[in-house]
Amino acid sequence: MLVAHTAAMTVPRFVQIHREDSAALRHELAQGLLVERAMVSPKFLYDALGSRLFEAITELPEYYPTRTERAIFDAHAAEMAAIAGRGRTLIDLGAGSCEKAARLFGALQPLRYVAVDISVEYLRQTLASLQRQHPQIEMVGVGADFSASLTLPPEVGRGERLLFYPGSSIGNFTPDEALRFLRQARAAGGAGSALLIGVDLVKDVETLERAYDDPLRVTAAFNLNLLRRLNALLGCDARVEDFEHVALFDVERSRIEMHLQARRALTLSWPGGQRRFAAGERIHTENSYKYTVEGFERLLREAGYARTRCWTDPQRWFAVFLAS
Ligand code: AVI
Repeated sequence: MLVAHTAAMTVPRFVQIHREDSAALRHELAQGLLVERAMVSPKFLYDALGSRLFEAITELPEYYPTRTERAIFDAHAAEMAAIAGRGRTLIDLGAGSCEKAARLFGALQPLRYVAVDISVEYLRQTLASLQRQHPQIEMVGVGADFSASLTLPPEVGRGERLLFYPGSSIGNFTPDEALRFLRQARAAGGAGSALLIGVDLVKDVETLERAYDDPLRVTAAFNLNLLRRLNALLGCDARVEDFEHVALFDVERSRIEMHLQARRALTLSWPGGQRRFAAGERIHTENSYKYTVEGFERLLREAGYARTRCWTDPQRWFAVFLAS
C-alpha cells in the first residue's frame, strides 16, 4: 500500500484541454493578413524553433527582463513566500521549461505544482525530471491555451492557490486584455488565492529598443520565423529575405511594437487569398507593454486585488507583484 502511494506521488499527471483547430488557425491568419494594417498574433511566434529562439533571446545581454526578474526573485523569494504562505498549489501559467518556478520551490515549498502550457507534450520530459528531483511535490501538467480564457481543470485540486505568471508575458496583452486576464486569474484562483506576477517597467527608449533589436539579430530571427509559420500553417509563399525586422517603442502607448517590414513591393499568396504589400509596408507581429509600478498597481486593484506588494531591482527596470 505504502509502495503504491509513493509511486503515485512521484509520477506527474497530465491533462490536455486545448486542441489545435488548424482550420480556425488558417482563418485567423488569413483575416489578419487581409485587414488594412496587416497583423499576426504573437502566439504564432512559438513553434519549436521560435521557442528555442526565445530561450536564446533571454540569454542576450540586451534582453534585461529575464535576468533582472531572476535577481528580484533571488533577493526576495523568502519574503514573498512568507507573505504568500507556504504549502500552496503553485500554478505556473505558461510554464515552458518550468525553470523559473523550480527556482522558487525551496522558498515556496508548494504541496502541488501545476505547470500550464499550450502543449502538454512540451511539459512531459521537463516535469518527469523535475518530479524526480522533488518527489515530495505532487505535479500536474496541463495543456491549455489561456490566452483566450483561463479555466483550470479539476486535476488542479482544491488546495490554496498561488498563480505564477512571470516574464512580463502580461505585457503581450493589450491593457484591456490584461485586465480581463487578471480578473480571470482572480476567479480561477478562488478565495484565499494569490498571484505572483512579473512586469516589465517603462525606461529609456534606447534600452527598450536594444532589448528588442539586438545586434546579434536573434530577435530578428525570432520575428522572421513567423513567415515560415505562415507558410507552414496557411500555405503562404512568404520569403524571409523579403522582410526585415522592425522593433520600435511607442511612447504614447507605452509599448514596444514588433513588425515585419516588406523590403520591396510584393504579393503574399495562399490558397483562397492574397495580399499586396507596398515597399515599407508592415505586418504587426507583437506588442510588449511597459508599465509603471503605480499603473500596474491600479490595474491590479481594478481587477479586484485588494492587497499588493511590489519588489523591483535597484534600477527599477522590472517589478514583481504579489497580489491577493
Ligand atoms: C514573452 N514575452 C514576454 C517577450 C517580451 O519581451 O514581450 C517576447 C519577446 N519578444 C521579443 N523579445 C521577447
